Amino acid sequence: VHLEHELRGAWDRGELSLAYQPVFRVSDGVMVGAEALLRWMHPTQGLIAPSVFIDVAEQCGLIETLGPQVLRAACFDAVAWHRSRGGDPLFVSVNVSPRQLRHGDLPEVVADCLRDSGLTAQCLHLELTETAVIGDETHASALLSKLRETGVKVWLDDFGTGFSGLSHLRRVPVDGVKIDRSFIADILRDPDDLALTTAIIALAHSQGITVVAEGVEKEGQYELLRERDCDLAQGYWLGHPVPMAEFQALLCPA
Ligand code: G
Ligand code: G
Ligand code: MN
Ligand code: NA
Repeated sequence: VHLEHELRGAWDRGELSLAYQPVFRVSDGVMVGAEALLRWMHPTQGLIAPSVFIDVAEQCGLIETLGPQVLRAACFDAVAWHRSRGGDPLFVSVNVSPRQLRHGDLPEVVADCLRDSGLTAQCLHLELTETAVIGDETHASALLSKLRETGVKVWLDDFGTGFSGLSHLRRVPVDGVKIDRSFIADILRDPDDLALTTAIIALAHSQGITVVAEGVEKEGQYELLRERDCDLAQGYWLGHPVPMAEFQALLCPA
């Protein structure tokens, strides 16, 4: 209750900000985009992780105002990257919570953010967890189709951790899957995890779906993923999440 109360005005007080973690194309190591990750600098408790407060925001409904604020900020930031860097525009990938999918007028919110920021639809990626689409696949599919018609890309996040993972790919229209970092963590040691990762990549490719590996912490994992034809990767070995200013500096070294 305490946290909920404090979280309520946190965005307006400037305590919340976005960190960006770079995403790379595995085949040639080129940076192609970044994932937006919310950070809360609490005035007395210091940095609070999203794993702690996203659930609170989700349960009390605050996510319905916070979600659109995050989306809007991320779109404007992505436009700023392109202005300062030129070249091929980077995509920005934004996490969308189950509640935003169920209750928010997400297609309208997305359209507003794109129009106001001037960001190209193809440069906006939305990350949904498997749990957000499980149970209500008819509604979710219709919504995702509507979103994808606008050109926005939709990713299934934390892929592999849900129970019905692979079968979902046939019923829910998505552009890509992000293999959960718990699988990537052991691909160098555990043949089962490597087999599963390889199977996910093959299955996804057979359906024309792109694959991102999360949590790449070692060069060996990256090499293995390249051998297995994984499309994109992110993780501490490639780049940590950093504040907007730092990310911007990374794009245009002085
Ligand atoms: O940033 P890590 O740094 O700790 O993020 C932890 C979890 O919080 C991840 O599962 C991520 O998907 C989620 N998360 C981070 N930022 C956001 C956000 O802006 N919105 C939602 N819904 N989830 C987020
Ligand atoms: O569920 P989601 O994918 O949105 O979670 C992103 C989370 O993963 C963030 O908390 C981010 O800080 C974290 N993360 C990013 N790269 C790595 C990594 O290489 N290793 C670990 N352990 N966590 C990572
Ligand atoms: Mn994510
Ligand atoms: Na994930």
